[in-house]
Amino acid sequence: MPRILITSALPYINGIKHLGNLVGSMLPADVYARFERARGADVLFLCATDEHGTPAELAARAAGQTVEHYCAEQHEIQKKACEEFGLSFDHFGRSSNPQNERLTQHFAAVLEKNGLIEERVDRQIYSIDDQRFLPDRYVEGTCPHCGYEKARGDQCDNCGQLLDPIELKDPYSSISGSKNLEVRVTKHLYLLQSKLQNAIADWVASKPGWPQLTKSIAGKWIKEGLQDRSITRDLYWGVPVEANGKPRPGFEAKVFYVWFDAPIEYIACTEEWEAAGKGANWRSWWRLDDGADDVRYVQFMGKDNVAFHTVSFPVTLLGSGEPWKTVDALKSLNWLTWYGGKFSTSQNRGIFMDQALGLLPADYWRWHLMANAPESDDTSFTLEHFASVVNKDLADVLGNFVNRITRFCASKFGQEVPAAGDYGETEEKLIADLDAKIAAYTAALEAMEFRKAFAELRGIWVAGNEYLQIAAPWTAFKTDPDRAAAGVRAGLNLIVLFAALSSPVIPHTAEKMFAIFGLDPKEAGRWPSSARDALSFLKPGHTFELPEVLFKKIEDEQVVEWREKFGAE
Ligand code: B3M
Ligand code: ZN
Repeated sequence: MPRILITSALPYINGIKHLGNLVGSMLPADVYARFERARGADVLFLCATDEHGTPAELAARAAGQTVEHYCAEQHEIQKKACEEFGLSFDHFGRSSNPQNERLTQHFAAVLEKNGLIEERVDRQIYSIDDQRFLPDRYVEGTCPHCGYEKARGDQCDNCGQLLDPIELKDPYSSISGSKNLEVRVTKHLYLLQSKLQNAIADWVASKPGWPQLTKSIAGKWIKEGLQDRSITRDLYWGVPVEANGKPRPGFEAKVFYVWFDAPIEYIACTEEWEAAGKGANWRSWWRLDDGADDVRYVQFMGKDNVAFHTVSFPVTLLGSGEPWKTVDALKSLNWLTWYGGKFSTSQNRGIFMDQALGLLPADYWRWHLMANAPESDDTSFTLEHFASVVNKDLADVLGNFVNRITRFCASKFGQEVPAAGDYGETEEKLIADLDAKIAAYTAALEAMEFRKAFAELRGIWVAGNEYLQIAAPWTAFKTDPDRAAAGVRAGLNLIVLFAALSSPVIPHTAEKMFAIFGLDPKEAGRWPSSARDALSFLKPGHTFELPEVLFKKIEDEQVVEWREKFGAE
């Protein structure tokens, strides 16, 4: 049984994620995990909240809560939304857990022992009124590149440039607004990434199978040359800079930088998973000296995270000199935009995960997002497109198929699979057609080409409808009831086949489809290998229930109402 470790980029703790974040990493990771499980792989699928850094401290302050309280509460909120979206994590951890603290300190210690960490004196902005240093987002000002007046210390939201806070013009504290700032010197730990330039270049070169987007981003960073980077910050909330329980002199008020500890949480989360009693031997997933050499490790993330996963985190792992598992396949996605612009909580633009579930069940969103995943380019989400995709693909093609054949069977043959009649030429054609389409669909999922995969799946549903059109049991019934019975039997079996094939992307609906026949999704949901076997899966006499309507159409008035409510323009 192949062992596959799957991680999604860890969502920041500060607030519930929007549909763009969802399709950028967690949802495609879930689809892939469900697909591999259905194929019989031993899958470990992990995610966690990314809880450290200035975003968490600032959001807690804005909410008037302690950061510990804020993170605990937000973690539960995100966890619940993920569950309701059907994200099937084996564990949803927290980067603020003790396992991550220990491991982060461990990596810092071994990297230092290997000569890859040194103390350097840095020039940093200090706020006299706030009596503290202002790292990253704690300082705002005018972008030196584009003139945008509310650029954050770590990055300009307008032009996207990464910034050092001391580059900002007219800086002010984002805590107090104070402009009473000065540059002071202070010590920080630097990770000497430049020393691993060749090791990382060789490692990346050993991954020819990476998708184009991933390769080009990694290639760009390597070509520009790896820069040494500061891995500590003047913050309260984070992994303390200490070793063996003793604070490092001069670093008492500092913590590790959030991007240093966050990827380490992938490993710590596996420890958490074991500690929570959900599995055993976490090391066998991560340590090459403990059985991880047969693990395939697949990561999912938005494109802005690729550099951290192809350069920074590998520097931590390879630089440790210890036998840690590194990523094998890295799927990165572009942006999903909201009507061509940014999703934004503060400007009330776009739909966030909790709001989406208040409008419609998860599978409507899951289907649309995955069938239109931003793979080759940024993609714009519009409610108009969403409604038309849902109405066509889910209601007209899939939902209608299930409804029509079950109702026809019930009215003519009763609520059980009819026994009469044999499959003939029409069914042979269907089988050949389905076999080719299932192979293409499976290959696309394997390659994590989701748009292509779900175009194939839609084609499979369409083939079922076309078959019913040709077999036309409703007409045949009048002259040749046996022929009609065979057509109905094929149609009912197609529901089970469709459920199995659709379960990675619309798992809740697949369960409803299995439930029509009282089937256990675990057994009936195994990945189908032959359409011929699938068409005789249900034995004559197998009883069934009439399903409720699987998908309701989205009405024009709803689109109008939602446009208004979620700031479409
Ligand atoms: N939290 C950034 C993001 O959500 C960051 C990912 C961490 S992955 C280790 O886009
Ligand atoms: Zn700018």
